[in-house]
Amino acid sequence: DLGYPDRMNCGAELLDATVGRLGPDRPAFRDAGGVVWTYGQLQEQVDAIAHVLTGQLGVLPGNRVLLRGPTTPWLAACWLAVMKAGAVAVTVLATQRPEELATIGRLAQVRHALCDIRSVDDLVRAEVPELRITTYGGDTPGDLQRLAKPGAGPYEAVATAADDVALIAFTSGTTGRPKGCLHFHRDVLAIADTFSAQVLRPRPDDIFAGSPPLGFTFGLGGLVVFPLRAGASAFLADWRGPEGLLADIAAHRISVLFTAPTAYRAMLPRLAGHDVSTLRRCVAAGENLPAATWQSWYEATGLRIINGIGATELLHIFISAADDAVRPGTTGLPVPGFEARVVGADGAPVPDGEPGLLAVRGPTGCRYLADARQTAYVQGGWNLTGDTYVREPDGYFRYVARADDMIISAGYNIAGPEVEEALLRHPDVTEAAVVGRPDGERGTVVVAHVVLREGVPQGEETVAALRAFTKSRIAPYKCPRDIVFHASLPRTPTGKLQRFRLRGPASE
Ligand code: 3SK
Repeated sequence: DLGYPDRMNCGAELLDATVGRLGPDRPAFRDAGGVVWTYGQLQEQVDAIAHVLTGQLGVLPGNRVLLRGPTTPWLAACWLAVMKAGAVAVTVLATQRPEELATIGRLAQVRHALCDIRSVDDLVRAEVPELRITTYGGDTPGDLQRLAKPGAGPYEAVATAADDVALIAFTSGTTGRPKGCLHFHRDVLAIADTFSAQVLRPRPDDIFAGSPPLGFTFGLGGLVVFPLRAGASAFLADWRGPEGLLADIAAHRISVLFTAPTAYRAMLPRLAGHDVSTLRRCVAAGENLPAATWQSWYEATGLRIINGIGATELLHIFISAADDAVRPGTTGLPVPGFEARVVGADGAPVPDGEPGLLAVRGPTGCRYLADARQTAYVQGGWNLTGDTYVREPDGYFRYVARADDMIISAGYNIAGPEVEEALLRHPDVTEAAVVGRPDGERGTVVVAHVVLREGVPQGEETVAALRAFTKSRIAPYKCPRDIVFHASLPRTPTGKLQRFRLRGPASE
C-alpha cells in the first residue's frame, strides 16, 4: 500500500508539491535550443494551459484530450495541465499516421486535442469526428498561446479521486491491433514511488534524457514523471540517432539515461570522442537486453545498465535490478510493490528453473478500454504479460522469449532471443531477429534476420562465418538454417521489433 489519500491529483503532486518542497528556482525542463524552464516557469505555463482548457475550451473533468507533438517541454506542460484540469490525457506519437490516429480517436472518443503545430497535418487528415484541435509551440505561437490570458494566475488542480482515470495509453501494437490502457492518478505516482524511488533512486541534481517519446509510457515515466517526482530536471528532445544522443549527453551533462537496448548497441561503436562521464544511471527497457550488450556497455563505460521489463498495461517497469543486485543475463527481481511468478497454461506456478508465462500484480495493472482481450490478459488478478520467463532458484527472473515467439522445430523448443544473443556476440552483427519459418520436414526452421556492421560484405562467406560462430556457442539444432541480411529491421514506432513481419518466406 503506497498510502495515497482518496483524493489526489497526480499533476499537482508532481509539480505543485515539488515546488512546495524545493522552491521554484530549480531547473525542470531543458530543450534542444538551450532553453531552460525552472519549476516556477513550468508551473506558470502549466497553469496558463489549464486555465485555457477549462475556460476557453470548456474541457470538463473526465473529458479526453489527445496530446501529440515532438518531445518538448511544451508537450510535457500540456500533459501536466490536462492532469491538473482532471481531464484524461490520450498520448499518441508524433510519428503515428492519420489511419492510426483515427482508430485511437474513435476508440478513446476524444473531442479535444492539444497538438504541436509541426504535427498537426496528419491529425487533421485523421478526420476524428467532432475533434477540436488547439495548436501550440513551434517557432510561431499556436492557438494555445493566443488563447492564454496574461495574468490568469495560479490554477487550483481539480480534486480528482486517486482512482479517477488520468491517462489512456495505447499499446504500440507489435501485431497491429492497438489497445487503450486506462491508468489512474494513483498509478502515475505509483511508478515513481516504486521503480524510480526504489530501484533507480534519482537525486534532485540529476538530469534525465533518453530516446522514448512521451507518447510511450516508458518515455512519459522516465522523462517527466520520475524527474519531477524527484525534483530533478529533464532534457526533452526528439531522438536524433545514436550520435545525436551521445552529443546531447555530453552537451547537457546528462546523468540518467532511458533508452532501448538497440540504442545502447548503436552507441557502443561511437563512444570514442563523446564525453559520457556525467552518466551515473542507464536504464534499458522496451525489449530484451542481451547479456552481450550489457557486458560491452559495462566494459566501455563502467556503468551497469539497469535492465527492466515494463508494459503499457502496467504503465512502467515492474521487474528490474540496479547496482550490486544486477545479474547480467537476467531482468532482475520484482520491483518493490510488485509480485511476479511464472505459471503454466493452467495458471498454476511452475517450478523454479522451468519456463512458463510471466504473471505480475502490483499497484498498477491492466484495464483495457472496452476490449475483450482484458479477460485473456488479466486472470485471477494477475497480469499475463505474454512473455515466457524462467524464475531462477535465487528468485531472479530471466527472459526467454515473447510467448508467441517460441519456435518449435522438429519437436525442440527454441527461444529466438537465445539465438539472437549468440549472433550479437559476433563483432560484425549489430542487430539480429530470429523467427521460425514453416517447413515441410521439421515443422518450422530457424531463420535469422541480421543487420551487419557497416562495410561488412553480405555474401556467402559472412553467412558461413556466422553459422560457424553460432554453432560454437549454442546447440546445433538451435542454429539458423537461413541467414538473411537487412539494412534495418522492422520496428513499431516505439522501437519494438516486429517479428511477425519477418515470418514467412525468407526474403529481403
Ligand atoms: O513496453 C515496454 O516495454 C515498456 C517498458 C518500460 C516502461 C514502459 C513500457 C511500456
